[in-house]
Amino acid sequence: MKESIREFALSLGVDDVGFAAVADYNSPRSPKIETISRDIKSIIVLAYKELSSCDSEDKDTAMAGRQAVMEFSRTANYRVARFLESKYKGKAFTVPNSNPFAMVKETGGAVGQVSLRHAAQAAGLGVFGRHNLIIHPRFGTRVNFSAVLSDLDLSSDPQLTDELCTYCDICVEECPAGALDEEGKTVVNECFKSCQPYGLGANINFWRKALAASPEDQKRMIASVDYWRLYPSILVGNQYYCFNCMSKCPIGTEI
Ligand code: B12
Repeated sequence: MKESIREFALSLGVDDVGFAAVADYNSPRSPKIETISRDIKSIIVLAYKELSSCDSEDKDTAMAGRQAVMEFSRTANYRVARFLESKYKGKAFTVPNSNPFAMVKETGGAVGQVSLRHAAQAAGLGVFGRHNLIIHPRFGTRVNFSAVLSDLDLSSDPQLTDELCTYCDICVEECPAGALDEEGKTVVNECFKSCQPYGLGANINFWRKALAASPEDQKRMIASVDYWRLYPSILVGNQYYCFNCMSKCPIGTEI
Protein backbone atom coordinates (compact mmCIF):
# COMPACT_ATOMS: atom_id res chain seq x y z
CA MET A 1 0.00 0.00 0.00
CA LYS A 2 2.83 2.40 0.92
CA GLU A 3 4.50 1.97 -2.45
CA SER A 4 1.28 2.63 -4.36
CA ILE A 5 0.66 5.83 -2.31
CA ARG A 6 4.26 6.92 -2.82
CA GLU A 7 4.08 6.26 -6.55
CA PHE A 8 0.82 8.19 -6.82
CA ALA A 9 2.19 11.23 -4.96
CA LEU A 10 5.41 11.24 -6.99
CA SER A 11 3.39 11.01 -10.20
CA LEU A 12 1.70 14.31 -9.25
CA GLY A 13 5.08 16.07 -9.13
CA VAL A 14 5.73 15.87 -5.40
CA ASP A 15 9.52 15.64 -4.95
CA ASP A 16 9.71 13.09 -2.14
CA VAL A 17 7.37 11.14 0.12
CA GLY A 18 7.88 9.66 3.58
CA PHE A 19 5.70 7.72 6.01
CA ALA A 20 5.55 7.92 9.80
CA ALA A 21 3.44 5.89 12.19
CA VAL A 22 1.91 8.30 14.72
CA ALA A 23 3.82 6.56 17.53
CA ASP A 24 7.10 7.71 15.94
CA TYR A 25 6.05 11.37 15.67
CA ASN A 26 7.37 13.28 18.64
CA SER A 27 6.88 17.05 18.73
CA PRO A 28 6.72 18.01 22.42
CA ARG A 29 5.29 21.51 21.86
CA SER A 30 2.62 20.53 19.33
CA PRO A 31 -0.91 19.35 20.13
CA LYS A 32 -1.33 15.57 20.34
CA ILE A 33 -2.42 14.05 17.03
CA GLU A 34 -5.48 12.52 18.71
CA THR A 35 -6.85 16.05 19.27
CA ILE A 36 -7.35 16.12 15.50
CA SER A 37 -8.90 12.64 15.38
CA ARG A 38 -8.50 9.52 17.48
CA ASP A 39 -8.59 7.47 14.25
CA ILE A 40 -5.27 8.78 12.92
CA LYS A 41 -2.55 6.13 12.74
CA SER A 42 -0.11 7.46 10.18
CA ILE A 43 1.35 10.62 8.66
CA ILE A 44 2.24 10.81 4.98
CA VAL A 45 4.72 13.64 4.53
CA LEU A 46 5.13 15.24 1.10
CA ALA A 47 8.32 17.15 0.31
CA TYR A 48 8.69 19.95 -2.26
CA LYS A 49 11.91 21.47 -3.46
CA GLU A 50 11.90 25.23 -2.82
CA LEU A 51 12.34 27.03 -6.18
CA SER A 52 15.59 28.86 -6.95
CA SER A 53 13.58 32.09 -6.85
CA CYS A 54 14.22 32.07 -3.09
CA ASP A 55 17.67 33.49 -4.02
CA SER A 56 16.17 36.59 -5.66
CA GLU A 57 17.02 39.98 -4.21
CA ASP A 58 13.51 40.98 -5.27
CA LYS A 59 11.61 39.69 -2.27
CA ASP A 60 8.23 39.83 -4.03
CA THR A 61 9.63 37.39 -6.60
CA ALA A 62 11.03 35.17 -3.85
CA MET A 63 7.63 35.13 -2.17
CA ALA A 64 5.87 34.41 -5.47
CA GLY A 65 8.00 31.25 -5.75
CA ARG A 66 7.01 30.21 -2.24
CA GLN A 67 3.36 30.79 -3.09
CA ALA A 68 3.71 28.49 -6.09
CA VAL A 69 5.02 25.77 -3.76
CA MET A 70 2.23 26.42 -1.27
CA GLU A 71 -0.51 26.34 -3.88
CA PHE A 72 0.79 23.16 -5.47
CA SER A 73 1.15 21.53 -2.05
CA ARG A 74 -2.53 22.13 -1.31
CA THR A 75 -3.49 20.46 -4.58
CA ALA A 76 -1.13 17.54 -3.91
CA ASN A 77 -2.56 17.17 -0.39
CA TYR A 78 -6.09 17.02 -1.78
CA ARG A 79 -5.20 14.53 -4.51
CA VAL A 80 -3.37 12.22 -2.09
CA ALA A 81 -6.21 12.49 0.45
CA ARG A 82 -8.78 11.54 -2.19
CA PHE A 83 -6.55 8.68 -3.36
CA LEU A 84 -6.51 7.27 0.19
CA GLU A 85 -10.27 7.66 0.48
CA SER A 86 -11.21 6.20 -2.87
CA LYS A 87 -8.62 3.44 -3.25
CA TYR A 88 -8.20 2.30 0.36
CA LYS A 89 -11.45 3.56 1.91
CA GLY A 90 -9.25 5.38 4.42
CA LYS A 91 -9.93 8.60 6.31
CA ALA A 92 -7.70 11.51 5.36
CA PHE A 93 -6.92 14.87 6.99
CA THR A 94 -4.76 17.40 5.19
CA VAL A 95 -2.00 19.45 6.86
CA PRO A 96 -1.12 22.37 4.60
CA ASN A 97 2.25 24.05 4.29
CA SER A 98 1.53 26.84 6.76
CA ASN A 99 -1.62 27.56 8.77
CA PRO A 100 -3.74 26.37 10.57
CA PHE A 101 -2.13 27.17 13.87
CA ALA A 102 -4.12 27.76 17.03
CA MET A 103 -4.33 31.49 17.70
CA VAL A 104 -4.04 31.19 21.47
CA LYS A 105 -2.02 33.25 23.96
CA GLU A 106 0.08 30.32 25.23
CA THR A 107 1.76 29.81 21.85
CA GLY A 108 1.44 33.26 20.31
CA GLY A 109 0.01 31.59 17.21
CA ALA A 110 3.40 30.04 16.40
CA VAL A 111 2.62 26.35 16.87
CA GLY A 112 0.97 24.45 14.05
CA GLN A 113 -1.55 21.65 14.60
CA VAL A 114 1.13 19.31 13.25
CA SER A 115 4.84 20.12 13.24
CA LEU A 116 5.85 19.32 9.70
CA ARG A 117 9.54 19.38 10.63
CA HIS A 118 9.11 16.75 13.32
CA ALA A 119 6.83 14.77 11.00
CA ALA A 120 9.40 14.93 8.18
CA GLN A 121 12.12 13.73 10.52
CA ALA A 122 9.93 10.86 11.75
CA ALA A 123 9.18 9.95 8.12
CA GLY A 124 12.86 9.71 7.19
CA LEU A 125 12.85 12.83 5.00
CA GLY A 126 15.63 14.70 6.77
CA VAL A 127 17.24 15.86 9.99
CA PHE A 128 17.31 19.14 11.93
CA GLY A 129 20.23 21.47 11.24
CA ARG A 130 21.79 24.40 13.12
CA HIS A 131 19.07 26.65 11.68
CA ASN A 132 16.34 24.50 13.26
CA LEU A 133 15.13 23.58 9.78
CA ILE A 134 15.02 20.13 8.24
CA ILE A 135 17.80 19.27 5.84
CA HIS A 136 16.77 16.79 3.15
CA PRO A 137 19.51 14.44 1.87
CA ARG A 138 19.08 15.65 -1.74
CA PHE A 139 17.49 19.11 -1.55
CA GLY A 140 19.36 20.31 1.51
CA THR A 141 17.53 23.07 3.39
CA ARG A 142 15.61 24.10 0.27
CA VAL A 143 12.60 21.98 1.03
CA ASN A 144 9.03 22.55 2.14
CA PHE A 145 6.54 20.07 3.49
CA SER A 146 2.85 19.29 3.70
CA ALA A 147 1.19 16.16 5.05
CA VAL A 148 -1.85 13.94 4.96
CA LEU A 149 -2.92 12.18 8.17
CA SER A 150 -4.73 8.88 7.77
CA ASP A 151 -6.32 6.04 9.67
CA LEU A 152 -4.37 3.53 7.57
CA ASP A 153 -1.81 1.40 9.38
CA LEU A 154 1.36 2.46 7.60
CA SER A 155 4.78 1.71 9.05
CA SER A 156 7.44 4.41 9.40
CA ASP A 157 10.16 4.73 6.79
CA PRO A 158 13.65 4.40 8.29
CA GLN A 159 14.79 7.60 9.97
CA LEU A 160 18.01 9.17 8.76
CA THR A 161 20.91 8.88 11.13
CA ASP A 162 23.50 10.84 9.14
CA GLU A 163 24.45 14.34 10.27
CA LEU A 164 23.65 16.56 7.27
CA CYS A 165 24.45 19.97 8.79
CA THR A 166 28.09 21.03 8.54
CA TYR A 167 27.70 23.66 11.30
CA CYS A 168 29.29 26.29 9.05
CA ASP A 169 27.13 28.88 10.90
CA ILE A 170 26.31 30.80 7.70
CA CYS A 171 22.61 30.65 8.68
CA VAL A 172 23.43 32.22 12.06
CA GLU A 173 25.53 34.98 10.51
CA GLU A 174 23.05 35.71 7.72
CA CYS A 175 20.02 36.00 10.02
CA PRO A 176 19.30 39.76 10.09
CA ALA A 177 17.35 39.35 13.34
CA GLY A 178 19.99 37.38 15.27
CA ALA A 179 17.17 34.88 15.85
CA LEU A 180 19.43 31.83 15.60
CA ASP A 181 22.21 32.94 17.94
CA GLU A 182 21.29 30.40 20.59
CA GLU A 183 21.68 26.83 19.38
CA GLY A 184 18.44 24.77 19.25
CA LYS A 185 16.18 27.82 19.48
CA THR A 186 14.62 30.26 17.03
CA VAL A 187 13.64 33.55 18.69
CA VAL A 188 10.20 33.52 17.17
CA ASN A 189 9.23 37.19 17.59
CA GLU A 190 12.51 38.48 16.18
CA CYS A 191 12.34 36.11 13.20
CA PHE A 192 8.70 36.95 12.65
CA LYS A 193 9.19 40.75 12.68
CA SER A 194 12.18 40.54 10.40
CA CYS A 195 10.90 37.96 7.89
CA GLN A 196 7.37 39.35 7.58
CA PRO A 197 7.74 43.15 7.73
CA TYR A 198 4.69 43.48 5.46
CA GLY A 199 2.75 40.40 6.54
CA LEU A 200 -0.69 40.17 8.06
CA GLY A 201 0.72 40.74 11.57
CA ALA A 202 2.30 44.01 10.42
CA ASN A 203 -1.00 44.97 8.81
CA ILE A 204 -2.86 44.40 12.09
CA ASN A 205 -0.22 46.41 13.98
CA PHE A 206 -0.56 49.25 11.49
CA TRP A 207 -4.28 49.50 12.17
CA ARG A 208 -3.76 49.16 15.92
CA LYS A 209 -1.47 52.21 15.77
CA ALA A 210 -3.77 54.06 13.37
CA LEU A 211 -6.74 53.63 15.70
CA ALA A 212 -4.80 55.24 18.53
CA ALA A 213 -3.42 58.09 16.38
CA SER A 214 -4.76 61.62 15.96
CA PRO A 215 -6.88 62.30 12.82
CA GLU A 216 -3.89 64.21 11.34
CA ASP A 217 -1.54 61.31 11.92
CA GLN A 218 -4.09 58.84 10.57
CA LYS A 219 -4.20 60.75 7.28
CA ARG A 220 -0.39 60.81 7.11
CA MET A 221 -0.16 57.08 7.91
CA ILE A 222 -2.67 56.08 5.23
CA ALA A 223 -0.82 58.14 2.63
CA SER A 224 2.52 56.51 3.47
CA VAL A 225 4.33 53.99 1.26
CA ASP A 226 4.51 51.66 4.27
CA TYR A 227 0.74 51.37 4.16
CA TRP A 228 0.76 50.55 0.43
CA ARG A 229 3.32 47.83 1.05
CA LEU A 230 0.85 46.16 3.39
CA TYR A 231 -1.73 45.74 0.62
CA PRO A 232 -0.59 42.31 -0.64
CA SER A 233 -0.74 40.85 2.88
CA ILE A 234 -4.53 40.83 2.54
CA LEU A 235 -4.14 38.32 -0.30
CA VAL A 236 -0.89 36.59 0.64
CA GLY A 237 -1.19 36.53 4.44
CA ASN A 238 2.18 35.35 5.75
CA GLN A 239 4.21 37.35 3.28
CA TYR A 240 7.89 36.37 3.72
CA TYR A 241 10.61 38.86 2.87
CA CYS A 242 13.50 36.85 4.30
CA PHE A 243 14.58 33.38 3.25
CA ASN A 244 18.19 33.67 4.41
CA CYS A 245 18.47 30.64 6.71
CA MET A 246 17.13 28.56 3.84
CA SER A 247 18.59 30.25 0.76
CA LYS A 248 22.09 30.98 2.14
CA CYS A 249 22.56 27.40 3.32
CA PRO A 250 25.17 25.83 1.04
CA ILE A 251 23.85 22.28 1.46
CA GLY A 252 21.91 20.92 -1.51
CA THR A 253 22.08 24.08 -3.63
CA GLU A 254 23.35 22.15 -6.67
CA ILE A 255 19.99 20.41 -7.30
C1 B12 B 1 4.82 28.98 12.99
C2 B12 B 1 5.89 28.79 11.97
C3 B12 B 1 6.90 29.73 11.90
C4 B12 B 1 7.06 30.84 12.94
C5 B12 B 1 7.64 30.24 14.22
C6 B12 B 1 8.78 29.22 13.98
C7 B12 B 1 8.99 28.21 15.09
N1 B12 B 1 9.82 28.48 16.06
O1 B12 B 1 8.45 27.14 15.13
C8 B12 B 1 8.00 31.83 12.20
C9 B12 B 1 7.18 32.92 11.51
C10 B12 B 1 9.04 32.54 13.07
C11 B12 B 1 8.62 30.94 11.15
C12 B12 B 1 9.79 31.22 10.49
C13 B12 B 1 10.32 30.43 9.48
N2 B12 B 1 9.73 29.39 8.88
CO1 B12 B 1 8.15 28.53 9.56
N3 B12 B 1 6.68 27.53 10.12
C14 B12 B 1 5.87 27.67 11.11
C15 B12 B 1 4.86 26.51 11.13
C16 B12 B 1 3.55 26.99 10.52
C17 B12 B 1 4.61 25.88 12.50
C18 B12 B 1 5.89 25.58 13.30
C19 B12 B 1 5.59 25.04 14.67
O2 B12 B 1 4.60 24.38 14.89
N4 B12 B 1 6.50 25.35 15.62
C20 B12 B 1 6.34 24.98 17.03
C21 B12 B 1 7.19 23.80 17.45
C22 B12 B 1 6.99 22.56 16.62
O3 B12 B 1 8.54 24.15 17.36
P1 B12 B 1 9.50 23.73 18.51
O4 B12 B 1 9.13 22.42 19.06
O5 B12 B 1 9.60 24.90 19.44
O6 B12 B 1 10.87 23.56 17.76
C23 B12 B 1 11.77 24.63 17.66
C24 B12 B 1 13.07 24.38 18.35
O7 B12 B 1 12.88 23.69 19.57
C25 B12 B 1 13.88 23.62 17.34
N5 B12 B 1 13.91 22.17 17.48
C26 B12 B 1 12.91 21.32 17.79
N6 B12 B 1 13.33 20.05 17.79
C27 B12 B 1 14.64 20.10 17.44
C28 B12 B 1 15.57 19.08 17.29
C29 B12 B 1 16.88 19.42 16.91
C30 B12 B 1 17.87 18.32 16.74
C31 B12 B 1 17.24 20.78 16.69
C32 B12 B 1 18.63 21.17 16.27
C33 B12 B 1 16.29 21.78 16.85
C34 B12 B 1 15.01 21.43 17.24
O8 B12 B 1 13.32 23.90 16.08
C35 B12 B 1 12.17 24.73 16.22
C36 B12 B 1 12.61 26.16 15.83
O9 B12 B 1 12.11 27.15 16.62
C37 B12 B 1 5.58 25.46 10.18
C38 B12 B 1 4.63 24.56 9.38
C39 B12 B 1 4.19 23.42 10.25
N7 B12 B 1 2.91 23.19 10.33
O10 B12 B 1 5.02 22.74 10.83
C40 B12 B 1 6.46 26.35 9.29
C41 B12 B 1 7.83 25.83 8.88
C42 B12 B 1 8.53 25.24 10.08
N8 B12 B 1 8.53 27.04 8.48
C43 B12 B 1 9.35 26.88 7.50
C44 B12 B 1 10.23 27.89 7.01
C45 B12 B 1 10.96 27.58 5.73
C46 B12 B 1 10.40 29.10 7.70
C47 B12 B 1 11.34 30.27 7.42
C48 B12 B 1 12.62 29.97 6.62
C49 B12 B 1 10.59 31.47 6.79
C50 B12 B 1 10.47 31.45 5.29
N9 B12 B 1 10.91 32.47 4.62
O11 B12 B 1 9.98 30.49 4.75
C51 B12 B 1 11.64 30.72 8.86
C52 B12 B 1 12.74 29.87 9.51
C53 B12 B 1 12.90 30.09 10.98
C54 B12 B 1 13.88 29.14 11.63
N10 B12 B 1 15.10 29.01 11.13
O12 B12 B 1 13.54 28.53 12.64
C55 B12 B 1 9.28 25.45 6.95
C56 B12 B 1 10.52 24.64 7.33
C57 B12 B 1 11.04 23.77 6.19
C58 B12 B 1 12.29 23.06 6.59
N11 B12 B 1 13.16 22.82 5.63
O13 B12 B 1 12.48 22.69 7.75
C59 B12 B 1 7.94 24.93 7.61
C60 B12 B 1 7.91 23.44 7.95
C61 B12 B 1 6.84 25.25 6.57
C62 B12 B 1 6.75 24.19 5.48
N12 B12 B 1 5.58 23.70 5.25
O14 B12 B 1 7.68 23.80 4.86
N13 B12 B 1 7.88 29.80 10.96
